Amino acid sequence: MTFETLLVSAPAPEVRLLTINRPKALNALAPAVVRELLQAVADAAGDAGVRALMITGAGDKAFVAGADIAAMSAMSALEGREFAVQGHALMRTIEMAPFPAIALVNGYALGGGCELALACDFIVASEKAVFGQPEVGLGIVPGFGGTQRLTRLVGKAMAIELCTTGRQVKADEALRIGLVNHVVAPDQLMAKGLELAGAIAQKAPVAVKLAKHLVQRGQDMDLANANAFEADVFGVAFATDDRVEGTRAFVEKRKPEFRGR
Ligand code: DAK
Repeated sequence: MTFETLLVSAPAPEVRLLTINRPKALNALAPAVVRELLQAVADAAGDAGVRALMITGAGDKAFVAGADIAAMSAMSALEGREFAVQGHALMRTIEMAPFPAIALVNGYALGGGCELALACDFIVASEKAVFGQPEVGLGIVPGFGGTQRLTRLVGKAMAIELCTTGRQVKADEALRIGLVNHVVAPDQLMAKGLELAGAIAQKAPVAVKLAKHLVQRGQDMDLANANAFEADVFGVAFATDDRVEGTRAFVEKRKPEFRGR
């Protein structure tokens, strides 16, 4: 699969890397970028050989500096609607993908770029990362789920502050408020992503898929229903050959050989 605005690679076995490649425009999300990202994530989701996905931006300045403001200013209402539909589909496809998706934020993650990172399962940031929802300065509000996902991650008060002031948050603060899981030196970003993706890829494939699914689906349920859902899904995990192998390997003091069934 080849794209105009996206590089697709496999930096390690079972790990797929998507690099948004418009560094001159700080990787801004033009409609084509959103379309191509959606295709590439859907393609990875349909490939049983992919165990973890990483998304980053080309160049050393930006992850994604937002929706492409120039493209947006020229859109008709219908084109704007299509952009919204594609964007939401992209974020949802990442969340529902059968593997964890890691955003490797190497610089500016503003507006739609921050929302893209938030739609990933977790974020690893370089010390140069900057996050923000500056939409109110353009007369709009976050439109790819930022108000909702940011609130779930950092809480109501901080989400309202960030979405109403447009204030930019640097990596150290992002770590403190729980927006990102790790902050590393810029030249260590890929290595940290690969370390985490590699750890995921070594675990039982069905269990990893189910664990992500439980967290993603459960967070919109009340606790009693979410725990009942967990019990049912636990039963599914218990029925796998990998559960037999994993527990037996522990007892026999050896490394498990998971087969993904
Ligand atoms: N769009 C288009 N081009 C952009 C861009 C963007 N978001 N951000 C930067 N660029 C371009 C600049 O125009 C410049 O292009 P040239 O002039 O060289 O041709 C080039 O990238 C380098 O940028 P700067 O020269 O500005 O670089 P600086 O280091 O001086 O500044 C900056 C970096 C990130 C502080 C600055 O570029 C900046 O403020 N960028 C805009 C950030 C921003 O406001 N982003 C949020 C956009 S609003 C929707 C759903 C979601 C959305 C929209 C619709 N629907 C449901 C329909 C999302 C909206 C947003 O994301």
